[in-house]
Amino acid sequence: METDHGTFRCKLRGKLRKELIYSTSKSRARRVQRVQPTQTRAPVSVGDHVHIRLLGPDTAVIEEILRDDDQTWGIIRQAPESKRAHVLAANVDQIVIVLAATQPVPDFTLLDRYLVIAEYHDLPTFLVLNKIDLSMPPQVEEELSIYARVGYTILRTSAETGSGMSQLRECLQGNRSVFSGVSGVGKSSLINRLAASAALPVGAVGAKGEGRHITTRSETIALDDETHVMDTPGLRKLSSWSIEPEDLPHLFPEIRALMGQCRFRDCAHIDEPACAVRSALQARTIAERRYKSYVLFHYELTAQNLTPWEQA
Ligand SMILES: Nc1nc2c(ncn2[C@@H]2O[C@H](COP(=O)(O)OP(=O)(O)O)[C@@H](O)[C@H]2O)c(=O)[nH]1
Ligand SMILES: [Mg+2]
Ligand SMILES: [Zn+2]
Repeated sequence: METDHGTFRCKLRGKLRKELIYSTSKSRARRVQRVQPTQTRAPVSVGDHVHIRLLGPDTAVIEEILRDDDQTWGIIRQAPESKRAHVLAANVDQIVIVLAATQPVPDFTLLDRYLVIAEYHDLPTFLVLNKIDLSMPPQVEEELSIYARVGYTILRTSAETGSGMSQLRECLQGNRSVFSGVSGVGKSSLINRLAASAALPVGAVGAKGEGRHITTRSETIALDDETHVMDTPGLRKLSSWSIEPEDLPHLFPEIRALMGQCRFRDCAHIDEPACAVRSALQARTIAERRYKSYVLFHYELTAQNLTPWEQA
């Protein structure tokens, strides 16, 4: 742990480990801020403020975690098998989703997953299209315009040439930002360019143009006193977040905008009559690809809620 008085190796006070154990499995919260994070596998995370007590010249014990649960304070995921929450990053202000123009070519269904997770955390989110020094497949530009229309800001950068870095730096200023995106898109390279002292390991691009997965732990890097970026390992699939199917329409801004306009109050926007979402789809004000992601995630989340005998 880094402090104003040097770096200490810290242990967690035994009591804290127990205090932080509650259960999330039956949680039906609509927003993560209200999920009681419980059975927390990593009770302290990058970005947390803590009180420590010094034990020796370079060792200390974490006495208390200073966390205000009323604030947007973190990115939580559930460990897939164990139903235990894992705090990925605390005190987050915004999420930066990084894509590569190519190598790897963007997977837009996966981008929709990331966006749903970001919306679920109710955090401002913007997209960074990196590697613009490489030639981009033409359909990528077309797909990106969908996201601009939905309202997401898209920055274009090259960690290689430095193009777009000052706009990126501006968006980060004064915030604590989490960088997410699949391995190989250039998250660590961007952060290295933003903070010369960061020196994060950068993955070699494999034969298929895929970067090797290098970042396995979250790390916070200070760009100045009030600006921090966190490089995290990739976000997981939706089923590892306690998102309910009823939450899903609220997590697509263009679908959220139509809430209350369907004939049925509990419309799932799948095959109900007089559905405002499907009308918008026909009128092409909602992009078909985004709607397909909605339907896919809807079925993923409903399947997950079936009891074992219903699943058979
Ligand atoms: N041409 C090009 N290559 C880049 C750019 N940014 C990163 N790379 C390369 O892409 C690979 C993966 O980068 P890395 O930062 O490790 O990606 P991460 O897995 O998202 O952290 C490395 O070989 C980088 O040198 C860029 O803007 N242009
Ligand atoms: Mg990395
Ligand atoms: Zn509907």
